[in-house]
Amino acid sequence: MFALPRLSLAPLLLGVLLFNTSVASFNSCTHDETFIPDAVLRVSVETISQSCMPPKDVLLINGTSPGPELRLTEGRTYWIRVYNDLPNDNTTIHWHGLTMAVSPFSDGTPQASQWPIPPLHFFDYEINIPVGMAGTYCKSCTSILIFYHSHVGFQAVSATGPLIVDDSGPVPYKYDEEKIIFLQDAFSSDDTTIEKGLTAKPFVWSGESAVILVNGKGGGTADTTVCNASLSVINVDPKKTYRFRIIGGTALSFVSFAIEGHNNLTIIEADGSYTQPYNTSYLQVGTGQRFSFLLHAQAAPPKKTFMMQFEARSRPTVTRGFAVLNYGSDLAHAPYPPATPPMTLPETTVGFLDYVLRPLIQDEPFPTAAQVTRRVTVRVHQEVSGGRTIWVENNFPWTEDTPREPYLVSLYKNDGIEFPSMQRALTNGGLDPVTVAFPAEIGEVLEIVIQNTGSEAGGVDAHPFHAHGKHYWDIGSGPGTYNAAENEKRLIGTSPVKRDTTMLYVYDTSASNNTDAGWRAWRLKVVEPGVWMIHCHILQHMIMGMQTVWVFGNETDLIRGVPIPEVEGYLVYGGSVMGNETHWPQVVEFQTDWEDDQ
Ligand SMILES: *[C@@H]1O[C@H](CO)[C@@H](O)[C@H](O)[C@H]1NC(C)=O
Ligand SMILES: *[C@@H]1O[C@H](CO)[C@@H](O)[C@H](O)[C@H]1NC(C)=O
Ligand SMILES: *[C@@H]1O[C@H](CO)[C@@H](O)[C@H](O)[C@H]1NC(C)=O
Ligand SMILES: *[C@@H]1O[C@H](CO)[C@@H](O)[C@H](O)[C@H]1NC(C)=O
Ligand SMILES: *[C@@H]1O[C@H](CO)[C@@H](O)[C@H](O)[C@H]1NC(C)=O
Ligand SMILES: *[C@@H]1O[C@H](CO)[C@@H](O)[C@H](O)[C@H]1NC(C)=O
Ligand SMILES: *[C@@H]1O[C@H](CO)[C@@H](O)[C@H](O)[C@H]1NC(C)=O
Ligand SMILES: CC(=O)N[C@H]1CO[C@H](CO)[C@@H](O)[C@@H]1O
Ligand SMILES: [Cu+2]
Repeated sequence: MFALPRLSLAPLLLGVLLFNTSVASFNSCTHDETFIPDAVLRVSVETISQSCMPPKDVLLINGTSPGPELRLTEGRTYWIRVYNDLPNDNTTIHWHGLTMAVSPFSDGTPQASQWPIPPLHFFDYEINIPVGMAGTYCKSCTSILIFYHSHVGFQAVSATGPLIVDDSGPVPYKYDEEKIIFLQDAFSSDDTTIEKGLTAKPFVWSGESAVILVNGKGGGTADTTVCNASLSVINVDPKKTYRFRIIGGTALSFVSFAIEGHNNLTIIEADGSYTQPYNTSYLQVGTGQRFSFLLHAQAAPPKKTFMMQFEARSRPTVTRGFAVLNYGSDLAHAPYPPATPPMTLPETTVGFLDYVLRPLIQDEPFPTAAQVTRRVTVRVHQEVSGGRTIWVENNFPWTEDTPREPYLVSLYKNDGIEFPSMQRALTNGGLDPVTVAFPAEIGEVLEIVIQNTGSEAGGVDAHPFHAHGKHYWDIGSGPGTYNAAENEKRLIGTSPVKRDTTMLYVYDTSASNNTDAGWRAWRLKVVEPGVWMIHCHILQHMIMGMQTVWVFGNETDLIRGVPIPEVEGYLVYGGSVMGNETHWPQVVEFQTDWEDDQ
């Protein structure tokens, strides 16, 4: 937690422009020794042992994994300085769940919105959190739950941490205290080995998750192995009500979760938006998803400790992990995993919360089918290509190696290399094959259908699909091929929730090669110009190509009136916007809230 006053240099240049109806301003300046960032995160690598794992190279943030908790308040612009202390690797940080509508270079997507931070350099991320962001314009709502993680390669397996945005307004739900459950996977191989294997000919799988970590600790079973390591302990007091914030920071595991002796959990938030209360005895959290739920602690618990049980679903083997809910604070001995799991979690693999979760407040009308201006179907398929196993979307894989330079850089340089053509896209189902990007115009209302298909290798996987930028309305999922008319009937009487990560489930485990095996559909209004990624959040799948880039808005919309030479330092890898030991970063402050400065 931190709340440092921010000092800014006198502007070297102050530009003001009219953008749509809002006035945006920018300021080019040098963040020298007089500039104090609101927070600092340092990404480093150390040879450590996580849980029961043998020592290996693990990326850390400020020396730990997960990294430190960041707490921000809405209605402010923050500058977060990220140091890449890795001697040989690039890094970036993505602010998962926030829309970087104001600061286009701050979304943290390498080769999409920025050049990555070179080894031993640092980058100042500008994070503007508009008022109303907490709970999505819900006037009476408070904190939202996001998390930060690297967007390079496999780094987010450990280079990640919680980030919570607070609102000063009244809280729509009453609770006494908050607790965080931050979920991660750990693998027996290090990141470099895993990345090499996934891109090798022939393909080498990473292996399944060896342990599900809860707040950095954990033990349990995976496949045939037993991990007997000490568990995380979450202390509670009788009779109190707790708001648990659960963050799906896993690399791979789609986690089902329940708490022994506490089977009335009330979901109140999904991916940063408050929901109407929804009672459940268990939760399912895909990679990239976040939920808040209320837990009413027992008045007279029959025992002191209760197991929290976590199990991966839709994988060939079940990775099972534990944490402990402890009444009081005085646990004499560190707890270890139980010899036999105390609970039998539901086998459910599809449909959790679909069509039943409701927003707490309908802040913005849900676009009707008649208002949809274009439907784009993204068909994901696994293929074996030239000895490599890859994932393709509408026949194209996308990885950090796909574009020669970040799309946003091409756009500013106006060299056209990677700027997508709407014309080419419209004749190719929405994807411009030259730039491998999906363009959209401001004002469009898109229906995006993600279609799972049977793979060449056999088998169908579950994929948590995450969208950067503004949240979408999730309109459900189902088996086979999406049928718009049928789904419209299912939507009658429902009220779709705004999300940023929802599951493309496994409805059919034996679908034959390239036949439709299930779908997930979203509606969204194209309002925020930017380069936004939509991708599966499973890190292995991202490395294998399961990512797409969407470019919202034309050149005029995207440039925001900030021309070269102001952004020069952003346009080359290792440009002047990157600081190092001998060089202060030369940045563009896209939104300067001078009145906030103290
Ligand atoms: C991270 O570590 C740096 C020093 O290494 C420290 O200045 C900074 O406050 C830490 N950040 C957080 C969020 O704790
Ligand atoms: C770092 O990023 C640059 C620019 O994308 C790329 O050329 C370089 O190969 C990357 N370095 C590593 C070690 O991946
Ligand atoms: C796990 O380790 C703890 C501490 O060393 C020990 O007390 C416990 O018996 C072990 N459990 C199993 C199943 O081996
Ligand atoms: C949900 O659970 C809470 C307490 O756990 C209870 O007060 C409430 O009545 C339940 N709501 C429904 C609709 O069952
Ligand atoms: C870009 O789109 C905006 C609407 O979003 C429109 O007003 C403007 O004329 C367009 N500019 C170009 C160069 O097409
Ligand atoms: C699987 O389907 C794809 C796409 O239709 C096709 O290119 C490929 O040849 C098929 N593979 C096999 C083994 O049938
Ligand atoms: C530090 O940055 C400056 C300006 O970009 C560059 O000229 C210099 O080579 C960098 N130093 C190192 C050690 O990379
Ligand atoms: C207090 C409360 O709501 N208790 C309910 C918890 O859930 C079980 C079934 O899941 C009900 O039987 C209890 O009444
Ligand atoms: Cu996936």
